[in-house]
Amino acid sequence: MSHQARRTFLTRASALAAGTFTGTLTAQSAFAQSAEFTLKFGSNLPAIHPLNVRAKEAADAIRKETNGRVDLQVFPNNQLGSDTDMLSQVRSGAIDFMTLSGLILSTLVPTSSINGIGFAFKDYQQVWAAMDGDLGALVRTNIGKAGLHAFDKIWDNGFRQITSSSKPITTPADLKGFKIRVPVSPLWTSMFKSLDAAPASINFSEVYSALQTKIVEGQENPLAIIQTAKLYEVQKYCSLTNHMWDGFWFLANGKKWAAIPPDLQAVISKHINAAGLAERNDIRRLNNSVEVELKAKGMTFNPVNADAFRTVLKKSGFYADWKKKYGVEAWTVLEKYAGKLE
Ligand code: X2X
Repeated sequence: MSHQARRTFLTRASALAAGTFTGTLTAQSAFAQSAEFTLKFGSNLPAIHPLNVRAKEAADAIRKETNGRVDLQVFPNNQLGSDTDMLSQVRSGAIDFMTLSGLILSTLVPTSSINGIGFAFKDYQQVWAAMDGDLGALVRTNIGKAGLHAFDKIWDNGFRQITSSSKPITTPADLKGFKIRVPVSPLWTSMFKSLDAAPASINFSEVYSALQTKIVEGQENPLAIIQTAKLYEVQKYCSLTNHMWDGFWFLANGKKWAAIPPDLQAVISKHINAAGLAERNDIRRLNNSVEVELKAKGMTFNPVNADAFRTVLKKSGFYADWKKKYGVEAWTVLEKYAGKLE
């Protein structure tokens, strides 16, 4: 092995040992010098989650089609910080891109949590009609007004399920006083308070350890995350509540996006949106296969009667409250796809 080859090998080996080696590292380094635009993308999800797998594919396709002029670097797993940290970095321009749940983004863009209203969407047909239609367009316009650029296609997080280490959640009464982690977002806190639970706002970067040390008994996330983030190691029960649908907006710093020439913007948008659509398919496939795998890891599943939970929310005034917060106009757009909610 030549001196240079050995050095490269050692660098790669230590990157591997540190867990930072990624499939695109080779391509990233090869183009690092020649790239006109080196763009950092961060997400809160593990590298093996389809969102990061597809983002990496998009990065490779963008590098190729722009002949290395655009080098999109993918940083999964909160490597660049928690969602809260990354949102302030995207706003300041310290990083270029991130994926963020619309519910968390609502601390900056209030209407962006609207797709997470409890038990609003019944299935994916309703979700994609709304998010690729007028509801998504309304939210993207508001994101633009807040100085960020949102790509057209929202990526799938999924319908969310409640997990627990202490007991299965089968009826709304089981949630009484239940210590549950929720992401940092007023809608999440409001919804679980309305269900009489005891929600704690915690960034995803801290969820595994919060569950492991029993700061909280439970959390709620789609099956693909329960699997890829290994939450099954610290949770026993999974209640199939499907209590809300959550998606990730692929966001860019508005000024930095505007500074990219239109021809390169077009290539980036094309590949990011295509990757988002591919990721939606991955999640659909995972949803169909993952329950069996999680059962094999020791998790116990139970269905719930969603109407019982919805009735509690209705009685608590949850829907009426949020209708007031979003305003009749946005609420009417939501109901156009989800049906009457009050
Ligand atoms: O924080 C979560 O639970 C996650 C990963 O689902 C979101 O990004 C909303």
